Amino acid sequence: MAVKEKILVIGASGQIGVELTMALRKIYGNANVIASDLREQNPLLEGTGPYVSLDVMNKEMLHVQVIRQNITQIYLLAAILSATGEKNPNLAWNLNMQGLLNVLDIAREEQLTKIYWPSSIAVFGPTSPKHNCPQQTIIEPITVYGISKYAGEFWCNYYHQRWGVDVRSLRYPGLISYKSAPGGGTTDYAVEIFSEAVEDKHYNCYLAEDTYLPMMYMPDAIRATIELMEAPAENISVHTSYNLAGISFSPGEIAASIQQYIPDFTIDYKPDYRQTIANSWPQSIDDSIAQKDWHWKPEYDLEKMTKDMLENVQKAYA
Ligand code: NAD
Ligand code: AKB
Repeated sequence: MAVKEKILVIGASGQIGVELTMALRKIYGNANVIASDLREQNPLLEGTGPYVSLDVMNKEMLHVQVIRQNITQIYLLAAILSATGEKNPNLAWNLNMQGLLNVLDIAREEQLTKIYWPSSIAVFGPTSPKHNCPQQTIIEPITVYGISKYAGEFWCNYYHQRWGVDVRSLRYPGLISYKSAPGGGTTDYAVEIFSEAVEDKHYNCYLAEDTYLPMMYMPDAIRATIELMEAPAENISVHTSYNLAGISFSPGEIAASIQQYIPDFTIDYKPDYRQTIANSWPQSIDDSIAQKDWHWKPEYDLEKMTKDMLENVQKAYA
């Protein structure tokens, strides 16, 4: 008999959590997807399904919730991102590592059917190839966030090899969305630029004009996550984390794309500490293994994303 899936999303109030929870609720039914977070529920999720207040660092409480709610799958999104992590490296390491280990341990003990945990392009460092960065290459991250993601990937692989835990992962590029604000990453400029363009027609960018980074529009990221999680287990050949590619652009290029719709939009460049982090990451990603294993294909290019972002941000400010 097929298992009736009951999903716990940890970090559901964050940039990805809100949209992923909504997408999962459409597939599995509102009552079968429990949103949880340390902070209060995001208003967009209110009234759409169950919510519990939960700290992923409290393993006992997490374990109680998993048993009490008959959870079969966990999507773990709680983390400290790259820019915030550099301000508080201990906090980033503790949350990003211990949170994952707590979830993996409970998954093993309770024999959960599947776990999702995202990694990031932040695993790569200055010695990794800049263009079409491959799945397997030199990986020497310089941020505590990148170190925690790389270590996390190998913990996922270890739990899979040793105990058969079906944990799946994507190395997301910088994600761009309008529903929930980003949470302290280096790529956040590519989200902020849209609201500043609509509100003030000006943006002070903390990265230099020609800083190319791998990015992705949220609808593509949500679809990639669901496609990976729905792929047959025998198709999954990467048990660390899959490279995933969407769009690569620079602040100069996204500004020009916005100027097609808002001709008097202006931008200034004042690089800060985040420039060093951005410089250490690849400019584009080779995701041919994801294409081969579970047929990944992004839908949004820069043009299509800019149009959709501006329409939705303009609606929000209307
Ligand atoms: P976010 O910061 O927007 O959301 C994280 C959520 O986790 C927040 O709502 C926060 O309150 C919650 N949280 C923090 N500590 C917690 C704890 N102890 N217990 C429970 N909840 C806690 O982050 P996001 O952008 O949604 O990222 C989600 C995941 O995706 C992270 O692992 C991140 O590294 C990864 N990722 C994100 C991006 C991106 O561009 N957004 C890119 C690559 C990878
Ligand atoms: C960040 O900038 O820290 C995130 C990421 C690429 O992981 N958006």
